[in-house]
Amino acid sequence: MDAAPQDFTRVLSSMCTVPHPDARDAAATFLADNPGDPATYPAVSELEDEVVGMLGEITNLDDPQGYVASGGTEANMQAVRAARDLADTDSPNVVAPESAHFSFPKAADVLGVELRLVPVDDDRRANLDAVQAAVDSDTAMVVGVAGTTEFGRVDPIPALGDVAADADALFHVDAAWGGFCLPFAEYDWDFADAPVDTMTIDPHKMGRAPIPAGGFLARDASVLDALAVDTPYLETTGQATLTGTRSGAGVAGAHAAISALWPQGYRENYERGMENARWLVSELRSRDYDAIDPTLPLVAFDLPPGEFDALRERDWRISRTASGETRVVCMPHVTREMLTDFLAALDDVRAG
Ligand code: 0PR
Repeated sequence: MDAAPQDFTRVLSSMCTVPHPDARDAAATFLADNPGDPATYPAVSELEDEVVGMLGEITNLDDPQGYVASGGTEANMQAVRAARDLADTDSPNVVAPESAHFSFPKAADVLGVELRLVPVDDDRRANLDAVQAAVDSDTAMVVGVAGTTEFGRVDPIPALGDVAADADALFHVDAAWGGFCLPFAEYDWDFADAPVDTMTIDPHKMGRAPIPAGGFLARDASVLDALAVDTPYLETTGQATLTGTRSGAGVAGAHAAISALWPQGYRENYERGMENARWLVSELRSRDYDAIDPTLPLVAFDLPPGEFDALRERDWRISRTASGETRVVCMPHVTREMLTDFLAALDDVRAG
């Protein structure tokens, strides 16, 4: 094989990053272990329980329920599935801001649930009035996003939770990308003081775990019970995950990454990412580009299509939002030197 893995020195669009070295080693060690069969592979299963405990610590949830999923898509889908099955209606709907990740339309399609996407406000956060207006007695779940895919915005989580509680619906927070930043950012909520029922928080994004390592957390065991099916011929008698065979590499890698980085390493990643994001915004503005103030380490700015294409041709991996802004995600591998090189390339493209 002469294919080489992606070189990260020009990757600015990804929500994945270079795994922590300990995570890489742990992943290789547990490559053949299947956490989907805890009775046969008890060691990796124990690691998974510990990862769930660690994710509970990060999100401030005592006695967390959950598991290491294949990614945010599976975790969001499972949240919708549990809500659908726990809701007392034959025609359940899910209310989410239009900024929600495209895993929600996938989940709604697979699960036969109506998805009501509602507008966001001027700052691209869920509009509470619009959410309130969309909720009715068939609403099984309300979704809040803590770190949107396109703009890194954090919805008004406690207030959305209150809307969900009033409607007797479950409240799910998608912190797939933002989850490892939130403990250090200025938000006055977590599992302990907001009415959050389920959460997605992915170690394979900001957590520096290898792929596949998503995180699905639930406050209440009834959510996992709703997801569990009987597994008659395995020694363990039920399985709540969506996938069957799963990667021990993801579980062990997540365990090693979180053990190495929580909390100080994640704090440093967050602070460095924010400093880089703010610096990039000021550099872009000094060149007369419109750039949006970052709330988490993600920069979105207006770049003419010709310049975007020219940078892509120079191997810069950048992507665009649906409304056309160019995104730079300040992941742990994105250094000030990389951003300096990127701006030099941009200046060069502008000079023609
Ligand atoms: N929720 C949010 C808020 C997300 O941003 C994402 C993925 C998901 C859920 C789904 O997670 P999985 O992709 O793990 O199932 N956000 C990125 C996106 O769709 C994922 C991504 C990651 C894209 C790395 C590109 C890439 O190189 O843009």
